[in-house]
Amino acid sequence: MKSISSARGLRVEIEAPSSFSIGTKQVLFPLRLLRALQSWESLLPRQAWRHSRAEFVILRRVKPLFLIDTDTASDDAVALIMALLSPHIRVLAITTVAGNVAVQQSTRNALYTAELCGADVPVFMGAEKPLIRAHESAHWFHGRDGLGDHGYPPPRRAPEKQPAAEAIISTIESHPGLVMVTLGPLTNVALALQRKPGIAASVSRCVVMGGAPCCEGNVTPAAEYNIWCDPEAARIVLRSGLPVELVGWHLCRGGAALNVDDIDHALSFNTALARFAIECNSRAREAYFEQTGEHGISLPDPVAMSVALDPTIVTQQSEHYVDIETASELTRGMTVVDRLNVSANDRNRAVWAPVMSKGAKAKVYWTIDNQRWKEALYAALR
Ligand SMILES: [Ca+2]
Repeated sequence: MKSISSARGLRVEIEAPSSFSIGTKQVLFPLRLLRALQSWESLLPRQAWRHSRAEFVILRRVKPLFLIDTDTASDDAVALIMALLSPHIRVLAITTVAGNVAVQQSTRNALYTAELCGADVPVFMGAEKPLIRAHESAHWFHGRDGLGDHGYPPPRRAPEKQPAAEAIISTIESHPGLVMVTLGPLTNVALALQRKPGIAASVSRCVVMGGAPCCEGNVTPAAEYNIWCDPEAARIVLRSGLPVELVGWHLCRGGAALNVDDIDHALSFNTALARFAIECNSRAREAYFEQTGEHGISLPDPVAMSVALDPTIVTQQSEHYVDIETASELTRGMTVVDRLNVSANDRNRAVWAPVMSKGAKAKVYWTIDNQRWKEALYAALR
């Protein structure tokens, strides 16, 4: 592994030890290169990456660096496994937040999951409650310990001393161009942005599991849990200029949920990680049926992670301004997507001005290839 630094201080990691030459653009505009790599990859057929052209081989070896913010419960744990075991990325840090469970429990769960993966990634504990609201957990969905109450042992490691929001700032500042993946309420990210708004420009992608764009929510008719839990934080993130990619709850239901055959397939790998992934979601499996009437295991965070690892899993997307409802009791935490792009017209301009002036359009994902996301999951559990 070799790090190279650009004139702007950006560092990218190249697996090749030396002897590469792809011109001056990589050195001068590495962030642009990373984004170009993602878009080229989405346009090219898989075989193209096996092409013998030296520059393609070198580009393929650029290893994106991930920072993961998580309220670690049962589906977060599976998403962490996918990231920590991926040979294509490196996880720089995990930050934990109150959400599905209290932040102390989500930190223990993140540390335990990292241990299962043999990973020594630093884990930083973050916010104990949303920015201005009381914390409301999701024990009923994930179990009291967030992992289905199977009595997993405490982790051997402790979290780092630095608070999560500070760790987010320092990690982004020392690794501009990294990919951020958020799997819980956005409190830590909002706190980091409030202290250092400039970090938004140094993130190449911000993949957010959250929201119910133009459809029903899972915690209220209007809202998905991560956004509903701390809507003020979500609004700050969507108005920050971060390059948000929204993986909504609608992508994680129906055919995206693991059905009985999928669960049997995963268990047939007969690995400790596959057994853990299914077992720790035992309560979530029951709760998903109570909630939706649908059988199976819905895994929103792993779906989001599969898209973070490989954006070509997305089959339909479009870019829009998105804002979050924070005032209404009825629609608290609703992800309001300007799907018809009317925010700039006379009727809407005044209300949408803060989003249009401070925020960037978010990529809203509408459909994914369910089989490919499941293959990404299986690859981690085998
Ligand atoms: Ca989560």
